[in-house]
Amino acid sequence: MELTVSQYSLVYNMFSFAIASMLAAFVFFYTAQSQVAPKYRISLIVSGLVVGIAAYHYFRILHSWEAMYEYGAPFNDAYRYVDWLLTVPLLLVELILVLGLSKEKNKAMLPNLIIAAAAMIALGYPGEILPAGEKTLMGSYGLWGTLSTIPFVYILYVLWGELGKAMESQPDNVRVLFSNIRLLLIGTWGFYPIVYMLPMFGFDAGNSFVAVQVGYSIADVLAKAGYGVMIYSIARAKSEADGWSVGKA
Ligand SMILES: *C/C=C(C)/C=C/C=C(C)/C=C/C1=C(C)CCCC1(C)C
Repeated sequence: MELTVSQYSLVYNMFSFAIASMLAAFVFFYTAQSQVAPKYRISLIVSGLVVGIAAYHYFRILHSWEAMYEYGAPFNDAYRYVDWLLTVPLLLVELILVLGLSKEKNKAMLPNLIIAAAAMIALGYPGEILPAGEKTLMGSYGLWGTLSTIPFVYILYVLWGELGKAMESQPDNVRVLFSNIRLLLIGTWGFYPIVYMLPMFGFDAGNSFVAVQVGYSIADVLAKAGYGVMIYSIARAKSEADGWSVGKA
């Protein structure tokens, strides 16, 4: 695969932007903890873990990108998939914790969601690493993509239902935030399978590779840093609704 200098730089700059966003979000989530009631702090800690893990992997991804261009080493997609394997379950934990459901409810939902998330990512990987020429709908590429979509739909279905139920009992301002995070989650997570499919649309190998890397990077910044900021807003609004305010212990 041949890349032009501008294709190379575009991807390079996207990776660099992702690192900067993840690091900034990391600092924010840790320093913002004092702004929410103690019981919601764990959600911010988990948000911080997610962007910290992602920042590390984007360093590795950027390095792999340089090595690919300079020495012809193969680009390592595993960094991205290992990152998802760790961060996607944590994103689900963040959300479930901030919903403030009962312990029994959490116990009943979380293990299934985490297993589904792991299955979704593990099933997507063999398709992702196929050579450009083999990325066709009717081959194993389409098959892995389809299999991975089954747990994906399950996750969205469960979250949609639970978020909807949790929304009903919330004060108005919190309800708006819940409805926004639901849209952000579906919008950003739904972006990944679309990016995955890009190589099928007949772009040449270089263009589709660049599009996939840029697409995943944008989605990651929104789904991890942007989403964490929304979790923070919910935690803050719920703290206030519980009668807690900054300055009170
Ligand atoms: C921070 C990373 C996140 C939120 C990653 C989410 C990834 C997905 C929702 C991936 C889904 C996929 C499919 C539904 C089918 C094709 C293969 C995947 C893995 C791209």
